Formats: sequence, C-alpha cells, structure tokens
Amino acid sequence: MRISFARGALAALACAALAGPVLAAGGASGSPSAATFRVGSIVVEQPWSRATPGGARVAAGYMRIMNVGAQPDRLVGGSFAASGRFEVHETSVGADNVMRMRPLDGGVEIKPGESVELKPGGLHAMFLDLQRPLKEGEAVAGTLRFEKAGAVDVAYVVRGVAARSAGDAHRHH
Ligand SMILES: [Cu+2]
Repeated sequence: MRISFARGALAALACAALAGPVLAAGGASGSPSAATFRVGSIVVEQPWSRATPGGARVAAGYMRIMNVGAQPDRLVGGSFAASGRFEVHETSVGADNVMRMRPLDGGVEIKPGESVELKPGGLHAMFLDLQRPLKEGEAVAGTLRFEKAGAVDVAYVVRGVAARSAGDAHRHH
C-alpha cells in the first residue's frame, strides 16, 4: 500500500512537470524510486529524503549525481518545496568523535565521468526552515543548480524515518 501511494504521487508530479524531468515511476523492476533527472551532462538519480517528526526544522536530501560530460561541474545550490532554504553540507567526525556537518560554500565538484553520492553520514542537501513535516510515501519537488549545467527540477521520494537508502522501503519484505 505504501508503495502504490508513492507511485501515485510520482505519476501526479510527472504530469504537472511535463517539460523538465524524466520520471520513471515504477517500471519493469517494480522499484518505486527509479527516478532519473537530467540537465546537460548531469544525471541525478533517485533523490530521496526522510519522514520528519512534527516539530522538525530541518531535513536532508540524498541522491547520486553523475557527470557524463567531459568537463567538471559543481552542485552549487538548489531549492526544496517544503523548506525556506537549501544548503549543500558535508558531514565529518571530529577528534572528539562528535559528528558535525557544515555548509560547503563552494559546492560539490563532480568530475567528468565520475559520480558523487549524497548519503546519510556524508554529503547531503540540507533543507533548512522546514515549513511542514515530510510524510513517508510523498514526493516533494525541488531544484538543483549546477555551475555549468544550470538548474534541473527533481522530486524527492520521502522514505521512512529510519531509511538508510533510497531502496530501503523496497528491500525490507
Ligand atoms: Cu546538514
């Protein structure tokens, strides 16, 4: 039931945004998260986020970004429909063993022919001034801005609060 709801949300979003993203919701594999977005030489795969508790003011976004071109590019910013601000963050563990995150003012470089993974505990998109809770199964629109390729519309699939990857909901039974 959860999966069919996610499919419905993605399909509705695809209709509303025919001009930009290529959304492959569902598909032969049955994966509800097989969403790919492209602008120029940049391909963004499976953007996802996590459901948040009611009072949360921040959330994070994860995805794989591939550069299929011959020039380096950088993720330098973006937006998220349910938040006031968007930042690109990295996570590090200090000498005191405390995990901290900080904004990457220069963005994230994606070298030609390579890919960068934004994932829990590492690089991520940070959604600040969250305006409402994120609910499992919904799809939330956003944009990503690249230095050379420009802006691209994407949709984040919201996974459960404990999800560790875009496919968690699918792998567990
Ligand atoms: Cu962060």
